[in-house]
Amino acid sequence: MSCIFCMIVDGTIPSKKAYEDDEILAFHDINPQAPVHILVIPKVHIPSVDGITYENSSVVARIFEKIPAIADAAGLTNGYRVISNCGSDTCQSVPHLHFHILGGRTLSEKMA
Ligand code: DGP
Repeated sequence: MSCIFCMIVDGTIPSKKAYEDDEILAFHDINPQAPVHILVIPKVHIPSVDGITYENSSVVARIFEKIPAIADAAGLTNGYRVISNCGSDTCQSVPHLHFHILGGRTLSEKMA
């Protein structure tokens, strides 16, 4: 298996978990860009937002259903930003769908 996030899902690569259920996993980013930087991923391999389909989109809904509780548990009571990079223009570096949760300080007004 060559996908590093699939290896985090199966435990081959350790991670600091923030939330896990049968469909999704949230863990702290190895290179945090804010005081709190958590990645939320589907356990099933979807390469990016471009790979979301009618057949697999229920896991994306589940991710967004759980994000508020994940953010709250991480102490992000003043707000947070959710970002997903998709493709080379966004510098997506891991080709497994993931949503960054960023917060813990006032973030830049700029998003790009
Ligand atoms: P992106 O550039 O949107 O593809 O973000 C990928 C993120 O994944 C990046 O912020 C760093 C993080 N990351 C890469 N490898 C690992 C890892 O092995 N463990 C953890 N916890 N995070 C990782």
